[in-house]
Amino acid sequence: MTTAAVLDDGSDELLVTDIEVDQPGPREVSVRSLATGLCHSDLHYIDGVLNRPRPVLLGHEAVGIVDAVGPGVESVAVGDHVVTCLVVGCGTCPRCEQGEPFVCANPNATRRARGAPPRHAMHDGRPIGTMANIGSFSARMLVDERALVKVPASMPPTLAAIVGCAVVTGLGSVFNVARVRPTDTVAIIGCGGVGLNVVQGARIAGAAKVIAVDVSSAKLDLARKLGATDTVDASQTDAVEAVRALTGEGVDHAFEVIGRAETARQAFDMASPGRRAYVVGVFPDDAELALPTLSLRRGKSLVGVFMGATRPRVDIPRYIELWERGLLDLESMVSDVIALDQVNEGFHALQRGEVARAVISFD
Ligand code: PAD
Ligand code: ZN
Repeated sequence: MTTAAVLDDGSDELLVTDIEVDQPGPREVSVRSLATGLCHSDLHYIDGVLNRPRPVLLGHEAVGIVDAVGPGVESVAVGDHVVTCLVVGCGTCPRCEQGEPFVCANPNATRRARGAPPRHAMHDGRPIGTMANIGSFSARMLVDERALVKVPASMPPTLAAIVGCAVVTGLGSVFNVARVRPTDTVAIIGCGGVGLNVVQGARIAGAAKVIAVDVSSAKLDLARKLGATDTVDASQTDAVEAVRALTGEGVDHAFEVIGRAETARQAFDMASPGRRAYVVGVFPDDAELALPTLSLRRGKSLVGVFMGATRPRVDIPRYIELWERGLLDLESMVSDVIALDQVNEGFHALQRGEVARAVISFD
C-alpha cells in the first residue's frame, strides 16, 4: 500500500488515501518518490479544462529513487536518482527514430495493455488512471522506463522535481521550437512555473529584449530577477500596445503560456510581420482560436508547442548542466515546499496565481 493523492468522482479536492501500486511488469520501474511539482496541467484535470475519467492519479514532474525494476529494464537500475518526463517515446517508431519522441506514433507501447491489471487501484479495487502515464502524487510511482531520466544524486530533490515539465517545456519552447537567436526580441505572456522558464531560456539564448507580461506584480518582479529586461502588467495596461511601444513593430517571438484564447490572440498580435507566436498554454480539447488573416498574408505564423519538443534524455542532462554552471536558476523557481496532505492548498494557491512552483516533498 502506498499513500497517494487521488482525484475521485464528485469532488474537486484530491483525496489523500492509501492505494495499491502493482509490482513492475516488463520495462516498468518502481520509484520511491522524493519530490514532485504542482503544474497547471494537473490543475486543468481538477478545474475541468481537461475533462478525463476518474479516479485519476495526478502529478507528472517528479524525482525519486529507483527501488525495483521489471523484466527487460536496461536504462536505469535500483538506487538511481531519476526524474519523470511525460514525453514517453516508444523509441522505435519513425518519429522516435527521427528524434521526435514528443510526437511518438505508438503511445500504447509504453502503457499496460487493455485488459491487463492496472498499475494503480483504489483500495476497493477500482482502477486508477494516471496523468500522462506518470501519476507522481504518490509515495511510490510505477512508470515505464522510457518516462525516466537519470539525474545526479547530489541534486536537491525540490529542484530536480521541476525539471521534467516546467523546465523542459519552458527552455525547450525557446531552444527547440522557437530557436531564439542572440539579439532577437521575445515576449512571454504568463509568468508562472512554465513561463518563467521561457524567460530564463530567452535570457540564456541571448535575446536582446525579454518582455514579461503577467497580471501579478510579484510574478513580474520574479521574471525580472530571472532575466526579463522589461515587464508589462496586463491588469493595468493593454499588453499588445505596451509591447509594441517597447519594440516598434512587435517581437520576433511571442509566447502564450496560460491557455486562454484572449492571451493567445495577444501573443499573435505582439509578433512582428513574418515572425512567430507560440501557444504553450493548454486549452480545453474543443477550444478554437480566431486569427486575422491579414497577418497570415504578411507571413506571421502561430505555432503550437507540446512539452517544448523535448527529447528527455538529450535535453534534461543539458539543462542540469546549465543549472550547475549557474545559468539556469531553479532555486528562485521553487516558491513553496509542502507535504502531500497540503496538495489541495497548493492547488488553490496556484489557481490564485500566487506561486511560481510549489513542490511536494515526500520526506
Ligand atoms: P501558472 O498558473 O503557474 O502560470 C500562469 C500565469 O499566468 C500566472 O503567473 C498568472 O498570473 C498569469 N496570468 C493569468 N491570466 C493572465 C492574463 N490575462 N494576462 C497575463 N498573465 C496572466 O501555470 P503553469 O506555468 O504551470 O502553466 C501554464 C500553462 O501552460 C497551463 O495552461 C499549462 O497547462 C500549460 C502547460 N503546457 C505544456 C505544454 O506542453 N504545452 C506543458 C506544461 C504546462
Ligand atoms: Zn506540467
